[in-house]
Amino acid sequence: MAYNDLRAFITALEENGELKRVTAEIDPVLEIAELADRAVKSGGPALLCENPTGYSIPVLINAFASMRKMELALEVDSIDSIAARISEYVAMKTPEGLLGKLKMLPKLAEMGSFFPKEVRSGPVKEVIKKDGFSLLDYPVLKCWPGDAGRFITLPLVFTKNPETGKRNVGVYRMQVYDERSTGMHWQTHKQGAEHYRRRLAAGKEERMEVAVAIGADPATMFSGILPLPPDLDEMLFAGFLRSKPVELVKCETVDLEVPAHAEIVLEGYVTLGELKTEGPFGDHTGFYSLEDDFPVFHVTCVTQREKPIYATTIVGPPPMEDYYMGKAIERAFLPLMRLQIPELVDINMPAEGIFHNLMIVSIRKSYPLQARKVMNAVWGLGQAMFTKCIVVVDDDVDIQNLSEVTWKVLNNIDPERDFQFTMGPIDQLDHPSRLPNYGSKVGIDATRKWPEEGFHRPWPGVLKMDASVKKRVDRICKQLGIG
Ligand SMILES: Cc1cc2nc3c(=O)[nH]c(=O)nc-3n(C[C@H](O)[C@H](O)[C@H](O)COP(=O)(O)O)c2cc1C
Ligand SMILES: [Mn+2]
Repeated sequence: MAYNDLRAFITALEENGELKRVTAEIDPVLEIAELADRAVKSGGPALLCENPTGYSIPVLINAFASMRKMELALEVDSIDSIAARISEYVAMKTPEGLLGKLKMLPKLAEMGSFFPKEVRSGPVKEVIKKDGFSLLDYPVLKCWPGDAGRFITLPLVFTKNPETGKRNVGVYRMQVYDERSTGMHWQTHKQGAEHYRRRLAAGKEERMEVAVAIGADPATMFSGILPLPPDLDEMLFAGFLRSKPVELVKCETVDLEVPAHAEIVLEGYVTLGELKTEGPFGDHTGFYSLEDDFPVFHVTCVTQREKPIYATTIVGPPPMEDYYMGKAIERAFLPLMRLQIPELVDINMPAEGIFHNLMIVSIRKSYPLQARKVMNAVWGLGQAMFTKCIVVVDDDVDIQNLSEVTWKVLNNIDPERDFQFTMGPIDQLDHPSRLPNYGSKVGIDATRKWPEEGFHRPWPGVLKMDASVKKRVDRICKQLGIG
């Protein structure tokens, strides 16, 4: 049964021993962040801070901060089962004959349940404040000492494509400037920024309507970070994940719909052309992202539950909560990547690579220079374009084992031959690139080299002991208590 809202998820976390209530007073300025950092790094529980200093609204953090919590969030035993469900749809063929069509009906009915459903009202409308509200009334965190201020870190930002009318949802952090305005940190490659650019170029409007939901059922929250193609509705994908439509309600002051079961919704607009300094902010990379100009979000109305819960996260030196969210995407989206890159066997983006800095991929190699083709395909695939370093290995390497990867890659490369440098778009948070959003990438072809690739020396096998010897030594080991 899909969670209706954030509260149902909190209950599930608690019942599974994955949530601790923090009754001690703790400050949203730095202290909650420090506690959350320690909790995630020690494999600890999600935290519901019931007494944030100076506020009566509880703060939820680390709700997704382990693979187990991600599984609870998405109601699966393993994230791989989401990949399997996606594969079923990918493999769907035109049915043959009546029997084939009949067999397909349950799948089609299931698909019908993914579409978001518009409802007339919901808990997020329990309190509607068109005036007399202030963003300073919410326990928004200051995460790191050098941060420019308090940042809303897990907002679902809803916008519409002015040309197609299609919705987009992205998680873009928001620096609280004052009672009614924040930064809107949609990076230049993201859909919110694209909607903004198109409206600005059209020159027809002065304002772009934006709505922000904070805290919702976990599938809906998670869908905000998914790297979906433009115009593919995140709310549809959330419906797929929870096997139940996301219920949406119309906003009060803008022409957008938001989750009816959200905790808090901020409605408002971004003035086209208005920019303001945003940051610095202690970022995913574990470094501060520097201050830069971003649009400003003006809040015109707040709707919320009577007693809302403020959902947030912190980012910083890995692993943090966002690593597990990213890992879930990596696991779930593998079948979709395989649609584009069929030779792909597995991928691994280690925590230390902060998603885009390192992607290890294993492939079934069938023709010369195929590793190079795979690198270029990854660099051409949606947000995988940001990948700074791609390492390609043969499918006999277990790429989830980083020790094996390091050992085999370092042994198998002739660096001058096997490194491929290229230029391309760079994640906006990348600090060493020579210009913002502009820089280089490297691909390492660590596959076994073939004669057709100009390699005519023999390629040695990996060392492996005889099975019969192993068996005999097993017994001796047992006597000695070794291994
Ligand atoms: C905790 C967290 C914070 C994020 N903050 C930002 C942000 O400030 N700006 C941004 O562009 N992307 C941010 N992202 C990444 C986007 O949510 C992600 O790239 C998403 O796929 C964008 O969706 P879009 O393609 O619909 O724009 C964040 C992700 C997480 C998990
Ligand atoms: Mn999107």
